[in-house]
Amino acid sequence: WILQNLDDVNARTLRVELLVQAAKPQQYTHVDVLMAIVWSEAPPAETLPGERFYDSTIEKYALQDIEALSLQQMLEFGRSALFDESKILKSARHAQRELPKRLARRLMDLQFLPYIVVTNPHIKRVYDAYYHAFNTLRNMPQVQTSAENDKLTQVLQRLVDEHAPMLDALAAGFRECKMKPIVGPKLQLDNFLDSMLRSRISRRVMAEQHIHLAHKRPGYIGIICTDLSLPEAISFAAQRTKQVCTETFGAAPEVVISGSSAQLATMPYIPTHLDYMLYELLKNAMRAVVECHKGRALPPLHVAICKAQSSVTLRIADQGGGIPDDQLDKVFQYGFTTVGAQDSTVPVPGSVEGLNMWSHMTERSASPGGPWRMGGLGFGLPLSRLYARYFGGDLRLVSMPGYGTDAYLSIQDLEGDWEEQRVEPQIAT
Ligand code: ADP
Ligand code: K
Ligand code: MG
Repeated sequence: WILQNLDDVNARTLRVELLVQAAKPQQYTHVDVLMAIVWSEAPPAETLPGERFYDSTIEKYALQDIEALSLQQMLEFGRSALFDESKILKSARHAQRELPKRLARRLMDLQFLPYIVVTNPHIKRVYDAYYHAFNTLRNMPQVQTSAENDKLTQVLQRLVDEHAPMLDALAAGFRECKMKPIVGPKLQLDNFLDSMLRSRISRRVMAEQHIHLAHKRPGYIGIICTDLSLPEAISFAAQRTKQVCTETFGAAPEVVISGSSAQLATMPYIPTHLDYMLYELLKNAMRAVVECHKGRALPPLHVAICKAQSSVTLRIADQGGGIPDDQLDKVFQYGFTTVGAQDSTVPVPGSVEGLNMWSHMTERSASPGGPWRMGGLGFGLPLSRLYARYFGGDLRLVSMPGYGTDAYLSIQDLEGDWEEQRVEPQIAT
């Protein structure tokens, strides 16, 4: 009866799924099926994407070629803009041209998602925000004067601010969809999230680089710090992580920084990107150490810095017990986490308490409290690797199960010997 009456075309994905599952009833209880139907309840018509869903303008923009900029090109361009005001207007037009195309591509990606994902309220919010930004930017006249540039800069800043909570929204929507019975576990969203988040990095870099190009801060070209000190960046991130770790678990391991050329290790990079990666890796390492050595002395983390010809490698080594072999290929999946797996005081993701905890976190759209401050979203590793790869670097983990983990973060040094070994940065979409 339920299957026959579930004839809303909007629920067709689920309907097909249910029909398939109904063919092997022994695998699912009636409760599963009922739960699935409750989850699939179509939202009221006015909240649906409606005609915009098939907006041909989006398609037109999405199909245009995009012009990607490497960190090196951004540096060169930014340096030349220091002496040539017209370059700032050129940068404005570049941002104006590129951002709508990238937003259109992501809007199309969102449209191609299974209906069950597209109609999730969090994902819907992301779609609406992107659609709004797309229209705002594409309808602005092409910047020709510095007054027009000021206007564009204001709009860009507003969009950057408004879109800040979209990462949380995406993660929350993604998790809600994954938790749905029957269909949830089958959703393959890693590739989607990769391109969604890579594009997000790229748009933010583009917008913020343009906003800051005119500011001319000493030591910076736009948002790129020209001589970013790695030992300082590590100490800063370590201080912050230790504080959060102590507040969460009551203790935190020390961080020892070493490396032959450590004091000399400076390079041009975007500080917020490096800080994100260091913070996520240090949180993972500290959490592992604390959980592995409960009630005993905590062995320190060792961070080694090595500067080679054209790259810098950081190794964060912990004695946190390592990662079991069967989990090593899962840790880079979005949403995979072991937070709450052993500790019964932490709500397990997927449980009712876990769900409440989650919605509480995303509503505030700030750093979650309690044990969640040290992890639990399962986004730290995949997103850090995305940041690293964005400018041609990489992130790898080597684990010694039972002992500890080494995280290798490599970053391309743009001022290094590029003639020797030139590696093209990954194209930013
Ligand atoms: P989260 O920290 O939110 O769980 P991450 O993507 O940062 O998400 O990490 C995913 C999982 O990988 C962690 O839950 C943990 O099980 C494992 N992991 C990551 N780093 C380490 C480490 N240094 N030692 C042991 N396990 C780790
Ligand atoms: K993960
Ligand atoms: Mg983590």
